[in-house]
This record gives sequence, structure tokens and C-alpha cells, in this order.
Amino acid sequence: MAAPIIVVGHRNPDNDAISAAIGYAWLKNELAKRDAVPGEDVPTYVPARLGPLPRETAGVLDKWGIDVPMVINNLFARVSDVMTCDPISIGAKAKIIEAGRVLRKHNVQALVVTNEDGTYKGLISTRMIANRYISATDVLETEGATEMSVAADLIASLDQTVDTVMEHGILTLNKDGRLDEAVSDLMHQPFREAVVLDEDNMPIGIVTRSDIAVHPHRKVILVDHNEVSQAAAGIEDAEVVEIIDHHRIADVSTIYPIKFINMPVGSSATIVTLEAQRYGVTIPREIAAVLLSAVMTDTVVLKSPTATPIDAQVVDFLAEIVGMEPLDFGMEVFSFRGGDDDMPIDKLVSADSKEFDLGEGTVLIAQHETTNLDSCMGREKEMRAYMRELIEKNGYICVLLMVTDIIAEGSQFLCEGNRRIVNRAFGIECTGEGGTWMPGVLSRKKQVASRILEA
Ligand SMILES: [Mn+2]
Repeated sequence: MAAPIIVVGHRNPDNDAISAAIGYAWLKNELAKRDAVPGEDVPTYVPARLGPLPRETAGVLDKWGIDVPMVINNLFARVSDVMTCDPISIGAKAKIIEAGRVLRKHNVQALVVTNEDGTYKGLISTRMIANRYISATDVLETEGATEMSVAADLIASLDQTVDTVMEHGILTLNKDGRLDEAVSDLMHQPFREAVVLDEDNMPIGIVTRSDIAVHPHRKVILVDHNEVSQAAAGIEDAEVVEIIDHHRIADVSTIYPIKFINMPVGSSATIVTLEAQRYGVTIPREIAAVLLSAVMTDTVVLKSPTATPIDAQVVDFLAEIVGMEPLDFGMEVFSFRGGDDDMPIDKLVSADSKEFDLGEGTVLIAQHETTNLDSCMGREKEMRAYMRELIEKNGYICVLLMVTDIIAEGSQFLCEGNRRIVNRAFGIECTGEGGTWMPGVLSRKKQVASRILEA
């Protein structure tokens, strides 16, 4: 069966990045089942994430009983993408004649040699057995030896145990290891095979030099981003098969034409919902909840200027399935974030942050949404100290933190580093204390990042 296709959002994931991945993987699986051709493989889609779960996502997934998507570190081809699973094995104390029979029976070139408990011990290949036979001619070097002596040695060899001929020093691999590194290691050892072991030292696969003649690419669907700098490491090595996004068109490129839906709507989850409607697939309640939560967080309960009438329609549609008032639902999602008082400072400042390259340097724009600006601003000193730490550590020229009050509908700007960049863009005078209240500013993408990039 073909490897599952990964559906994944951007680095430093927000609720939309993870929820849209869950929703779109669900939809693709539904469509795959619907379109299945008897006798042909049905492709499978798995949601993944590139970082920790935001608190509200954890709350929503827990409440609606949805599995947390797996974390992936990169999209490089892995050992498991080329290995032959369930390699044929033989016990270390089996006779060579038995090894010969097994090799013939399964028409393979090598057998994994195992201890009594099934763990890995070594490898025996046709070449190793051939070498043992050729070594029988050494007998001729001894005095008085004849061809009969060689034959006697050959017959004796059949009774020898496998562990006397096998190799111990074969390369062993982890199935999740990077294929390019495994290839280079495999080419630098004298043997044609490498054995893939699990954590318990059990052989689960075998990789030979012929397996690596082709370089597979992991298939991936990107949601909520189309920018290399926001994608998983190894994106250049992967095959992007679809993109669902609502950001600016950036720099992810593909070899083949693909389905690429980019709409200027409030969330990627909105587009996923529209796709489910377009294909006439009924959305179950728990998936509707996940999608609705993402529309609500990305559009700040439809208050953000990024929210469109399409988002409002989608919210009504999803809330109907969930059976809750949209605003009640949205407030519950925001409440999962917990209080601002006890939130670790790194989460509070940078859980939702994005880097922007201005040419002269990189600016970090972070956003923290709250329903209680005062309690948040009570931690101003702490927040500023952490922002300066980020500048120190990452060499940003400026860090802007938008503390967005979703009830009062505005953001308090806190700025560290070169404040002139922000002051110039907005015609304000941010100082090192107190911050600046920006009424109506709710969207980093539409109202803040674009102005700083243009200034
Ligand atoms: Mn989004």
C-alpha cells in the first residue's frame, strides 16, 4: 500500500493550521472512499502538525474526541519509503543448507539472522554462502588434499550453522531516518544490504542498493500556507500535491499542475468547508466543531477585517451542525486558552508569531488575543523582557507584540528593538512603556504586516 499523504499546516501552528489539516484530511479520505475503484489502492490522508498544539486546539480536540495530529519534523524521504517490510529471517543456529532452501523458496538475496527471541543478530546473503564454498578450494593448499577433500569440506559446510558464516557489521537503520543519509551510509559499507530495526531491536525491514536507485518523494498537501519559510524542513524534497490557503501567494513551487485553492477569506477552515459543500459530503458534528473553531479563532469571532460574508455563511452552516450559537461556541473556544495570568511568558508572547523579512532585517510580529487586556498588561515588564530576549537570541531588528482585545476590538501595540519601523508605518509613537492602543486593529495579516512591509 502506498504511503499515506500528509496534510499539514505551517510552522508554529495556530488553531487554523491544525484544524484545517484535520478537516481537509477527513474530507480527502471521504472522497477517496467514495471514488474508490474495486481492486485499486485507496489513498489515505493523515493530518500532521509542525509544532505544539495551541491551548484552544487542545481544548476543542479533547471536547469533541478527535485524535491529536502527529508531529512531523521534516518532509524528507525516509528509510520506510523504500524498505521492504517484514524481511525473511532465519535463526542463528539453523544450518546453511536450510538458509539455502529459504533463499530459494522466497527468491531473495539475503536473510536476516535472528536470535532465539527474534531480535536482530546479523545477515546472511547468497554472496556470503558463495564465499564459504569458494573457500573450500583452500583445502587444496594442504598436503595430500584432493578434489575429494574439497567435496568433503563442501558437504561439511552444509551442516555448519548460519551464525558461522553471517556478517555482524551490517548497517542498521531506523525506519524514520532520512533516506539521503541512509543512502550515503549504505554506499560506504562493503555490503549491499542494510537492516531496519525497531526500538526493540526487531528486524522490520531491509533496504538494498537496488531499492535506493529510485528516490521517492513524500506526498504532502499544504494547508494555511504556501511559503517555503513557513513549511516543514525538506519541503523542496517533497511532492506538494495540493494547496489550500488564504494567505498571499508566495514561493512553494511544484513539478506538476496541482489543485491550488487560495481565497481571500478569513480562514483555511472556511475553504475546507466550502470544498465539503461543493462535493456534497455531509460534515459530521465533531469535524464541524473543529472547522468552526478555526474560523472563529482566525477571524476573532468574525470581528477581524479579514472576515468576509462567506465566513459568516460558513459559520452559520457549521454552527447549525454543531447545534450551538456561533458566538457561544466562539467564546468557549477562546476560554480554552485559559487565563493570561498563569500562561508561561514564552507562550503568551510568541505562541502566535510570524517573521517578516524587510530586507534590512527581520521583524517578528506576535499576536496575543485576550478577553481581558488589563490582566495581560499587568505583565508588561515580563513581556518586554521576553521580547528583548527574542531580539538577542534571533537577531530581529524589531519585535512587535499586538495584544488584541477581542471584546474591545482593538490591539495594544508593544514594541521592542527599532521602534521607528512600527512608528513610521502607523504614524504613532510607541515608547518603551505602556504601549499604544490601536482601536479596530485586529488582523496581523491585513492591518499590520502589510503596512510594515510597505512602509
Ligand atoms: Mn489561517
